[in-house]
Amino acid sequence: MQQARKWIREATSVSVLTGAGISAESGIPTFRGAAGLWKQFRAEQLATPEAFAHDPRLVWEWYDWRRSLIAGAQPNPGHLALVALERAKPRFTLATQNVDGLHERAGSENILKLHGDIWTLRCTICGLERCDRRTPLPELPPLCECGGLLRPGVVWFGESLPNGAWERAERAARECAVFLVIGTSAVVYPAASLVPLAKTSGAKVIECNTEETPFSADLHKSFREPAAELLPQLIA
Ligand code: BV8
Ligand code: ZN
Repeated sequence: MQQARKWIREATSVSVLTGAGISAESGIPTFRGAAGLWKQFRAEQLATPEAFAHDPRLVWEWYDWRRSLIAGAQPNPGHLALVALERAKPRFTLATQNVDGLHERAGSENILKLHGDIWTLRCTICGLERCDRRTPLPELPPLCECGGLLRPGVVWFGESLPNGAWERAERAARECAVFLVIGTSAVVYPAASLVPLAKTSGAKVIECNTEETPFSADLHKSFREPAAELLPQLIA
């Protein structure tokens, strides 16, 4: 712990990659955890353009359920520790795979939303995008003024990541002195590729995960602890 705290203290540039695990202690189920995310479905079956084309109402029931869960959740000490870290560092980038918006609500500023935002709705016809925080949504699936079907403003499997966000996340992973990877199973690409990229670029890579991940053995430090407990100790 002391060595990791020293690396973080001495670093002038820090980059972070977070996954569903950092929101677990806010009461939001992870994708691949024991609880699983929803009924008998897996994210890979629902978070796809094909699933949405086949049954937009089912996919929207899943997202509406998640939106209601998230609306009742609060950022936890893990999210807040990253806000303190951002304020203490000259260069700081937070790339998140989460779509729950909890980093924003915690006060993080330089956030790269690699997989979009559950509060954004985008029209499949005219492309109009808007933020709609109503839970539950009045009608499922929601429709645009133009009559088109609205979709969640998230990145589904098989869809490319938002250009700007991905390029900036890659550059941050290459340039940072310390790379924190928190609460991600590191199986979804290209987000997971930021971890080896940071390591081969010379950063000290520190992981926080309650379980082992494919990268744990290769990292400078891998803490087997919950983020809401570890991050405040690491960053204080
Ligand atoms: C792309 C947004 C190409 C929506 C998500 C084979 C077939 C088909 C595709 C592929 C394939 N092989 C690779 C691919 C590509 C695919 C992919 O990686 N698939 C995986 C499953 C193999 N990737 C894509 O399709 C990506 N796009 O490649 O496009 C392309 C390229 C150019 C041009 C056109 C196209 C898009 C991927 C994004 C998909 N969208 N979500 C939504 O949220 O609804 S992915 C989804 O998984 C979430 O974003 C989630 O964040 C992400 C990763 O999961 P995690 O965040 O890691 O969460 P998970 O539950 O898995 O793990 C939680 C971890 O926390 C665990 O390790 C647990 O131990 C830990 N934990 C739990 N509690 C705590 C904790 N840690 C600390 N403290 C705690 N308290
Ligand atoms: Zn429209």
